[in-house]
Amino acid sequence: MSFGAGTLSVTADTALLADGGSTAAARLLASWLPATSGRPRRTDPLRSPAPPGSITLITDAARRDLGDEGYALSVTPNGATITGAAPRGVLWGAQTLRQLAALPAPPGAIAAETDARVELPVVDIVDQPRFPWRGLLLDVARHFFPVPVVERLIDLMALYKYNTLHWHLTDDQGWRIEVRSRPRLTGVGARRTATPLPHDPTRSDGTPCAGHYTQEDVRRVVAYAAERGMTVVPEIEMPGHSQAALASYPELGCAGSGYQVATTWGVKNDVLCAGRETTFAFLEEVLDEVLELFPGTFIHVGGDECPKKAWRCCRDCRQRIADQRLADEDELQSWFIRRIAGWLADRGRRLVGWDEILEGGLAPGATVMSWRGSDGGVTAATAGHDVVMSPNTHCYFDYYQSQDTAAEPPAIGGHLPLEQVHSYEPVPPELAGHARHVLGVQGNIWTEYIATEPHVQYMALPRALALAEVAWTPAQERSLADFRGRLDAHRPLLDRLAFSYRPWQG
Ligand code: TNX
Repeated sequence: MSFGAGTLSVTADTALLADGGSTAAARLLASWLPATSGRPRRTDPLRSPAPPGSITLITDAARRDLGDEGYALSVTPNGATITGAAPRGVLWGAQTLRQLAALPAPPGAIAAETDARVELPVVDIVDQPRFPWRGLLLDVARHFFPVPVVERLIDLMALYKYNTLHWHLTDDQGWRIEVRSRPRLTGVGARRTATPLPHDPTRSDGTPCAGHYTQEDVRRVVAYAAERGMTVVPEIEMPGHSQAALASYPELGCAGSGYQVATTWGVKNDVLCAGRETTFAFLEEVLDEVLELFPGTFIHVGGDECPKKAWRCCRDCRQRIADQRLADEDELQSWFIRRIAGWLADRGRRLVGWDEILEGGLAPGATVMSWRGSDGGVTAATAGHDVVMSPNTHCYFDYYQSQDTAAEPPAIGGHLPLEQVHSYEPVPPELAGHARHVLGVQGNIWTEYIATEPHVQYMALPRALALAEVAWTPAQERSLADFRGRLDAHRPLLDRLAFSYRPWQG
């Protein structure tokens, strides 16, 4: 990146021109820069030269040097051009322009997305991401968040060039996605009778908590994300964290009855029975519908925190272990995940699961999301598997941002300050030879203690900006001092877009 002298004025006379591959980016840009007359025009940049002062968006497959998601952005006093090799690159370039539009204005000029005139600094940028998986997880099971909340999070993520929303849709405390062949999942499983009090989790608030997404809602969110260059990865938890499913269809559990949607947090002993075929018939019916709704390659199946207690006392599970010649319950879990991985692979999809899926042997082709530190990711990548790094040491946005916890809204515990997120290196030295298996990084917003949209954003900000830099910037160019120096420029942008954040010094 190099800045030059002067600015480009964007006003109602500024033409916004886009070729066929760039129309989505141009529409978004027009909505962020109301100073322009608003309606982007189609152009063939090779035939008709842009009038002076225009902003031109070009998708040029010949620019292989930019990679799948890279872009070149050039602003001169006579116009701006964004070029990507693919539409996604143009979208990220447009987001950078959106950030530039909110930089503190040069003297005498007004810089604001809503103002009649925006001054863009003269600059040349060639940019592409370090990692292809730049994610945030939103847990909508512990607390439910309606579609507009999810869309605004997607908008925030896109602004910082995240490309993956990991949507944690099912857990012990709630099933949040409509499955037409299994109506009780939302009829029963989407409602719990009470929630633990944030200040005293041993007591309950005594009020019901309910909510789910219809399939229409899901399609809307997936489309909203796609328009912004983002993929939504659904998570359907199995075999643990499934109490809401068991409450809906008790025959899925080893005991066969007596289940309720959980009203406390933590790891539950009631899990899906691995012995009976009804479990797999159920999962295939659910996943059939999930695959229809989510066109992306990856399907997350959880796999974390599955106690084996119920399996040990279950005749069907013991029979399965004998029939499959498995050594123990760990291998039974591995067999379970392997079976689902195969089913997904037959349909052209890839399974991703939490690092517990390593226990008892990793399914062929499975991608591991490393959360209990980085060891699981290191083991899996060394064995030739793809991994996403999301260690609780650096990526858990449900942890406190400060040690002065009394001054913070309630959090699950831990301490993860901004600097620690920024310091994260996703490719530890022992993975030097396997770096290509590290798909990227992800921050996780678990919501046991988060019930409102401002609180979600507060936990994400500003930490998500630090993680965005980890995900995007080459390791040797990342500097905390430099990041700190640039962070303040984002305050007006976050304010204008009305995002909540934890105030930072500077
Ligand atoms: C562990 S991370 C969990 C979640 C909790 C989280 C709270 C993971 C795979 N499992 O179920 O919400 O800790 O930090």
